[in-house]
Amino acid sequence: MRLINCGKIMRLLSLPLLVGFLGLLFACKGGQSPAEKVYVPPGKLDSYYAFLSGGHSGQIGVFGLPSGRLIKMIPVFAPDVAIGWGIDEGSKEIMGGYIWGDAHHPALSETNGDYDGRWLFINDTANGRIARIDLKDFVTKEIITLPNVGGNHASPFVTPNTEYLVGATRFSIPVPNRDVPIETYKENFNGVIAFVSVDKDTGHMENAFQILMPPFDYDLADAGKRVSYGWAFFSCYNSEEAYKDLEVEASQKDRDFIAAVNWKAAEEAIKEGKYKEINGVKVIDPQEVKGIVYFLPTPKSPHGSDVTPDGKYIVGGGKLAAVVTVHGFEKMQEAIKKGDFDGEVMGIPILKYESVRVAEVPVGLGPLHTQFDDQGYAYTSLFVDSAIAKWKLGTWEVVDKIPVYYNIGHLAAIHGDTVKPRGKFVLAMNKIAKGRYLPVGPSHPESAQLIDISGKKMEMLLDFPTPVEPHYGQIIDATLIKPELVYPLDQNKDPYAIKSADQARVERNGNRVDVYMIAIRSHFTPNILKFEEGDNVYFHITNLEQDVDITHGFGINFSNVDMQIEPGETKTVKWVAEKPGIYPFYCTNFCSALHQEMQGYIEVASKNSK
Ligand code: RUQ
Ligand code: CUA
Repeated sequence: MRLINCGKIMRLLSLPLLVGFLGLLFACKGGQSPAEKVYVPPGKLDSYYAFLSGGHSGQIGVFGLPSGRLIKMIPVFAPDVAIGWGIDEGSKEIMGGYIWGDAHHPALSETNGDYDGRWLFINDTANGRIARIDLKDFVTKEIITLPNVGGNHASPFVTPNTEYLVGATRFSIPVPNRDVPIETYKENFNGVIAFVSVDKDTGHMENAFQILMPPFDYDLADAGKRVSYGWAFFSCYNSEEAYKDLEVEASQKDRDFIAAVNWKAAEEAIKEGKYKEINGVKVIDPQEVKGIVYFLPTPKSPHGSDVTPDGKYIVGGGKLAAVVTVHGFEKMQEAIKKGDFDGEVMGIPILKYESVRVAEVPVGLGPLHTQFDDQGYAYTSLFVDSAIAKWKLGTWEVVDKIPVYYNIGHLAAIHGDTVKPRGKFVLAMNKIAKGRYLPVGPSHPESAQLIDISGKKMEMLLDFPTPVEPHYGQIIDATLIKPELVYPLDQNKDPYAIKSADQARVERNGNRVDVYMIAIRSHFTPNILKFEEGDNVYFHITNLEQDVDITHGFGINFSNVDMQIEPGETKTVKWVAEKPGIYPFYCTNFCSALHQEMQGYIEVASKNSK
């Protein structure tokens, strides 16, 4: 009796327990907390790389998402003394004599309109350049100057197969640049829209062609995709052509423009020789060559110019407006065919607003930039409102809004600039942090916020600070990037490489001295060096290691020389033996238990001692 009763009780108890347990399991799965959604346990890796520009630091930040962990700063336009960027001979040459740049808009290379994980490009607004970073080792490999482009802002935004990177003028200048009175701005200054070609195999960049434009301020761009393939769309403000008090004078008109460029037609014009060469670049003048550029009127000082993943619509974020303007690509084509124009500027037809506009979406104040998800929704950053608006493509209704802290500039969705956005998250890049982090003096960090967009309502997940100063970001699935972890020594083709310690040597030629040096745990060979006052010494250092993460450093006391040499790599740095004396040098990057012993001495003899 007793036994039977016990079993019965157990059975009666176990059913509700089981139901309860299952219920809990489902509740957990469906309703993960924000912390669970961003938590990456120790030893596990993030699912996405986020590349955020470093603005006037001239660098790029690499973050892991969803954790928000900063993994690396890639030096591009500015020196980085830790790795020797801008100090060793190779990187100095790439930097081309400048030590700063204003890095704004990272652009991942694309194949068939989707990120392919090969290269990362970024513009320099200050010195009119574009840099290419190889994602095989996250190192800047090349920087190209775009002649004729003053303040290269609307850049580098790739075309769907990375045929081209674009560039455009923010600060119009005389083209070619020369001394003319600033007061003759309207007559003598020009904007330029530039196309830079990219070699399919090597990534090498060349100035392909440019288009002369009126002296407006060209702001951002996006390439046409799918149906609009072959076109690119550049927002511009200051169609008033002001050069003095822009904050007043460049905000007079209700509408500025998005410039639609038919780059396939431009290619044809170049083939037919319809250009003139200015500063070594082929430049098309729209007054002479028709059918290359059209203006789409867009309210009010548009910033973002974003093409939807299907390529059918161009979304303009009029930063002084309360709506985003959506233009239809098909409507634009019809209007061009019908000649539905409202005048022209510098030979460029202005299409009638009503003929190209599809919708005005009342997103809120200060729309800047729009990204897309995989469910047919668009997300627009609102600088003035400090919010993100979610709206539906096709019905154009705003369905949700979330506050961000504070004054968002750009936002990035996962593969959000491609034909295949992945949804899941949107990252807000906010300009002002105003006390969201422990105070560190007057300058606050910029602030990123990760937002879950997988549900009906957006959900704020995470804040993290970002170094100066993200203007734009792109996020790629981590499985698409497979970096090399060591440089194979047998593939080291550096002319100054040596592959073993017995090749280490010092060669003198007049007052040029070449030191072929080996670094391997925990020793430099040679490590006792004697030079004469005034010698120009070139250290060629090969790191013989082939183990992951065994990087050596090379720093010389009382000098500006320091650099990192990665496993299998050779680097060259120049040091001038300026003053007689003793100069210790040492490994600056912790590499082994005897890292502290990895050192050497340089003796510089005075000229008169001979
Ligand atoms: S940009 S947010 Cu919008 Cu080049 Cu600065
Ligand atoms: Cu080599 Cu530390």
